[in-house]
Amino acid sequence: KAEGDSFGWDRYHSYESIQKFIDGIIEDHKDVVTPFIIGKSYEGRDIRGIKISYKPGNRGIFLESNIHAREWITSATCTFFINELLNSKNPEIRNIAENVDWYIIPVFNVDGFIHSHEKDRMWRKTRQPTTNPKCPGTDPNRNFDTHWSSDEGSSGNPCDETFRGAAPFSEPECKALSDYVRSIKDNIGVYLAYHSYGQYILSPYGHSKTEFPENYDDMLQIAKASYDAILDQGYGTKYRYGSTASVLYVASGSSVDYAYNELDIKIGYTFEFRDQGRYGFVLPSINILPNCQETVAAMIALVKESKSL
Ligand code: ING
Ligand code: ZN
Repeated sequence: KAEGDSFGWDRYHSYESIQKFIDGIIEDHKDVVTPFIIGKSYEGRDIRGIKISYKPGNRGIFLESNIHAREWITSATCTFFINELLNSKNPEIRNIAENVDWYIIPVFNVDGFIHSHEKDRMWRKTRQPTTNPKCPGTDPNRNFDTHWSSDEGSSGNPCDETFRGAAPFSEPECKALSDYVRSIKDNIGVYLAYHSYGQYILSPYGHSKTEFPENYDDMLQIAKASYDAILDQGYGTKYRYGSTASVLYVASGSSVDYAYNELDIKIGYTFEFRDQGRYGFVLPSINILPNCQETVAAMIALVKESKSL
């Protein structure tokens, strides 16, 4: 495990260190890994991803992580998952690695992530200025063009953590993600977003507590399989699953709802990783490996249970 050995999941890494890990992955697995760039962040950084494909004809899963800057456990877990897909010898992992095309963006909100490392550990949003000079940043997970202006599910105040932005796709990051996923959507069966914290597996919708997708039961069944797999890891980590609005809170303009409603990707989940609030976003690094193990188990179960792949 060349890249993994020097990188390691015993601590959180800087943006630069994660970039080097991804460079190593690309270099060492040229036959199956194709890098891509969806566009640039507000501050001008490339938003990078990798496609992992072992053979032609596979259906795809799209995975974004760290759309929220302070949720460091998401990119830590995402890089672990990438390493497993490419280097694990476990037959169950080989199966999901080789029979699915994986499109993965380990750090989506790059400007915010760096700000959270260097200036403000609790930063959540993007870094583009707003109409209020004291309150920069938009919540990228409220900026997608689906039920965008819904009042309860986001805020019109730039100083709020859930500020929806001046317009749908005001954030270049979100526009780039939308354009990229649209360009590959016919190959994508499942859209996943990694967040923290709270231990939830959330499916659409976020915009309403009383409306449910027509295939909600299918999404519940897959979520339950992942829930069971996480519990089976033996750490006693209990997730809850269901629609975002019904089990967590009303939230509109999210990426997963956008993929479901506007891109016709009819299986979608937001994973909210450890913990349940004791440490919250500042999850001690001792949790990284257990969280990674639980997530790999959840991903195996999810692929097994997703008939649309
Ligand atoms: N939670 C998510 C948030 O953006 C969520 C919850 C999931 C909202 C899916 C909308 C859709 O608020 C965190 N912790 O960011
Ligand atoms: Zn989040």
